[in-house]
Amino acid sequence: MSHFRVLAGVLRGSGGVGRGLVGRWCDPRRGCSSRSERGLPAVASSSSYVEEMYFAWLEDHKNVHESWDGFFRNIQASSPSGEAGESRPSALLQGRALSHSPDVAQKVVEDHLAVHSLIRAYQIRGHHVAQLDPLGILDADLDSFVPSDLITTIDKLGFYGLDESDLDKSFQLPSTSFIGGEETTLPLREIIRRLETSYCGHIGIEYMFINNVNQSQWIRQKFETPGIIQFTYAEKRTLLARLIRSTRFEDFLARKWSSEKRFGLEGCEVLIPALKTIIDTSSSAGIDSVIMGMPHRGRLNVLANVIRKDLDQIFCQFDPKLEATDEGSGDVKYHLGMYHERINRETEKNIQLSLMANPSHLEAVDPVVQGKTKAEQFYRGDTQGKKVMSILMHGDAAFAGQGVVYETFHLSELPSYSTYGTIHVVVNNQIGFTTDPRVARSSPYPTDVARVVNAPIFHVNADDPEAVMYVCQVAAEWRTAFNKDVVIDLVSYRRFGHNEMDEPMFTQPLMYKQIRRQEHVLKKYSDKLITEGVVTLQEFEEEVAKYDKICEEAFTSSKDEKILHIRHWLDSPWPEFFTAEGEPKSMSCPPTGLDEDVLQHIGDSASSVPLEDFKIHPGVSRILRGRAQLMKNRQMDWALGEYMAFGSLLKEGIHVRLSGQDVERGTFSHRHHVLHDQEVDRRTCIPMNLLWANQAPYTVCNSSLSEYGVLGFELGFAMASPNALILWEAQFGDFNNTAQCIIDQFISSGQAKWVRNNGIVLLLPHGMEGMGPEHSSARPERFLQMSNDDPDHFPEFHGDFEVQQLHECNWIVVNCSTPANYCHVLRRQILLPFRKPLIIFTPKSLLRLPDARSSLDDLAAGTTFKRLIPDEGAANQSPGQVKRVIFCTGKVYYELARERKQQKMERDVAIIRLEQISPFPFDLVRREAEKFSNAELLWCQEEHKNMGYYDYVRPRFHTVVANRRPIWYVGRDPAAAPATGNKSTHLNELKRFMDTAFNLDAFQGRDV
Ligand SMILES: Cc1ncc(C[n+]2csc(CCOP(=O)(O)OP(=O)(O)O)c2C)c(N)n1
Ligand SMILES: [Mg+2]
Repeated sequence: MSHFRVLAGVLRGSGGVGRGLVGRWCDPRRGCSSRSERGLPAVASSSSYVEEMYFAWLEDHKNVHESWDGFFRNIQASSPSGEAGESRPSALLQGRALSHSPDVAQKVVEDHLAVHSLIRAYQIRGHHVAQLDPLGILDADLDSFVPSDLITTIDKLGFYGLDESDLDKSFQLPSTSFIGGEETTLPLREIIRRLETSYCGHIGIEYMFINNVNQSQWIRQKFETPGIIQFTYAEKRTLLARLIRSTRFEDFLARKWSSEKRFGLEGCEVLIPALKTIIDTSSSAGIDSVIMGMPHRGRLNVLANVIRKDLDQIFCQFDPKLEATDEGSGDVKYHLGMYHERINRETEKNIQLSLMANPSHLEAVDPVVQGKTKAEQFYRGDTQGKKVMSILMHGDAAFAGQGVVYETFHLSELPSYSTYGTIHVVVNNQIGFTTDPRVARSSPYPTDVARVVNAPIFHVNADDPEAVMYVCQVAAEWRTAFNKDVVIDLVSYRRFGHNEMDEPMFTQPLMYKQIRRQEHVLKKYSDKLITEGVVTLQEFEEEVAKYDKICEEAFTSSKDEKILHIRHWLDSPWPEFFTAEGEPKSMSCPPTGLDEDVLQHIGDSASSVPLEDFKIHPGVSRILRGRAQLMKNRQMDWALGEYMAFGSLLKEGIHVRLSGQDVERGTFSHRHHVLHDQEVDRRTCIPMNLLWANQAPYTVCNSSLSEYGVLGFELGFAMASPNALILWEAQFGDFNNTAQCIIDQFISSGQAKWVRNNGIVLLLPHGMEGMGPEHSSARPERFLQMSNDDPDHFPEFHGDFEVQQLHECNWIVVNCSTPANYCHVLRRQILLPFRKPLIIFTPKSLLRLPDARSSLDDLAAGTTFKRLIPDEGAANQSPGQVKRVIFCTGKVYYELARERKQQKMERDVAIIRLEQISPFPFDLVRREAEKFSNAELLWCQEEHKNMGYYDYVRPRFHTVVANRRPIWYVGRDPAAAPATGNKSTHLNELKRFMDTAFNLDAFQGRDV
């Protein structure tokens, strides 16, 4: 660090700046100059030509091209003093100088090349020596090594074949640098000084990995142009006022609740003015909605001073006696979200700000924010992100360590997932809980992950508020100009422990000794502005007192609050969907069936190509012909059932979005929602979008190969509007576990924690089909284990029980056995007066099984989703004679039905399908159990005993029959892996449990 200061003194010793010719930024001559790219004249081969140029140059330096100007200046500088003033060319060019011209020219070329390399070295590596750490003890890049090509001491000039005598020589500047400002040549001493200023001060920029020349030039211009970082008095005063708020807010909380966890911002107070600068700059560029996600650190401060949540509402959260009125279990204060609409004081424009609620799981909220942002952009027709944008905040350790950060970056440029540039702000306090960065990451910076998408990275010393404001401004302008991600790395420190109760000296003693000595940024900045005469001490103190008073008054009024409303912390309100009190407008659901003409129209579209002259693959033709044939027979398979659901919802103005890996075709090649012209590259057609005049749009998009990131994204998308069916499909159901955090922390518990509804649908292919352990189970047991319906409580039936029960559950888990029921449940999802996540275990082999087709009649007007499908044969007609009732769900039904037929046991054994597993259809199961009062009750599943549904259904069956009848288990034995990898073992297992299912003596004499 200090090496620079020393050198700067030496370098600044002498030398003026070369005289300018023309402005450099848009000089047309640069583009068509005959000089080489390296900025050198095509060295004279003809002395008369050189003479001619030389005379012209002597007359006026502007008479020649800038490259010649540099050339002659250098010759002059390297000639003995007597000849330097020689006006005759012969003396200079034909005399000693010219006699040495090959050597001299060679030297000039080499020196220019060297200087250009030097400039490039600073552009690439200057950030490594920038003074980023406010504490002055750490290296932000975890490396104290100073790159050998940066000129930190005079002797390092030798690296380039230069020495001290070259410092005052002028050099032509390359077109890839803006350090000259209006100048095209500069003495080397000045070049180095300016490079130091641009690249090695309190800002360290990383951008040279960006492949786009315009973008790199844009950044250079923003950081290299001399004197570009300037603020007016008014801007400085605003910055100071914001710093006062940020600092005094934390001080106030610390004073009032000294033993409460709040994850204070102390050491990075500049985050608040930083965010406000980003928002101001974006607002003036036309942005009117900003969606933010952030971790714990400084969250209350952001709510108070950026979103402007009422302070008394925040202070209420610290009152342990206040109880929440709303349903749900709530969340800790530093996880809650917020939505606020207000006027931006700097731009006088309206702006909506929302901070998304999030779990402790660091970075999990990133894709969710992106999804919500994309949805808002989509519904507003903001196709380039000019109105709606996202800001993501990160901790240094989490940003480097959490894989979902990488997954989120990889969504940033995909057409159906791009939010057209996110501004990332890292609160880089150079520690993660108790862990030093050098053992927390392998990359030099915590931000290196952003390099994969060519996002520029601005590291900045957080104790220099003006430098921070500048990079924030540039970051916002970057987004406006290029609609790409950008990262601001606020290199700071954490004044206290991880939270206010923690002792940091246990693990970081030296760092914390330094931190104790560290002057507060507010003190440093206010002193600076007082010295500069921007504010007086009195003005500063008045501003502090003013904010303290605001806090005190809010504190007093917070004591009047009697109850807490979690609803006030909602980040995505749907005002028109609910009543003013936030309740559903009804507690019923209309039938989900469809008129015949709608079914026919959708069926026709699903079976044809709507565009002329569009050649599809013969295999797809066959599939479409098959659909047409089914429609003729008034039948549908799975793909048609899905078509009916999507197509009818689109007609009703509901946007449908289906996202996931290979969903356009469908993993099992059954869907084909995007047709590809076999003769014209990239010509595609989505018939679903051409179904009806004035229909809602249909989005079907193959995603990146991510589950955590993409499911998070779709969950966020589903937050934006209740009038959309948002579906995420796993390639195979198994893969949902790499998105477990989204499932656990958001989907199953989101409403309980944050009182917000979400209607996301998960399609999880599931079924034991001999495909091995990893392509078989979507892990139903896990979803069911997280369902909140009470296994031991028989609910009271009143009103519309089905809807009432759905309203109270945390999510819905279904395993449909027919296409019609699949269609119904998708439609019910939208026709319900509230939104709940829906988990659907979807079939694989049933997609094509003839027995698993539905009649169009099953979807006729007036029909509804069947939570339970009773036995449909002889057993149901004479229930008194039935000896055994097999309850099951999903695909195994067809195996059971086939076996029963083969064994001719249709009168002895009833088979009942549970289509909605959770919430458990207590009412319908009781009806069936009572209907077959003499029969044995069995639960049959193809999954292993410790998996599947058994553990969930067993206690609920017992509740239904009041523990008076046993419910026997038939299925695979307990196991560690979800399925065998051996086909014949698979078939043997199946045969074994089928035999048991139809062996009426199997449970005779057995104890319960
Ligand atoms: C996914 C996840 N793993 C672990 C934790 C526990 N945890 C909470 S804060 C923290 C350290 C975070 O460090 P950093 O990201 O640098 O943020 P800082 O607290 O320094 O602001 C850890 C490990 C967590 N919240 N989430
Ligand atoms: Mg940290």
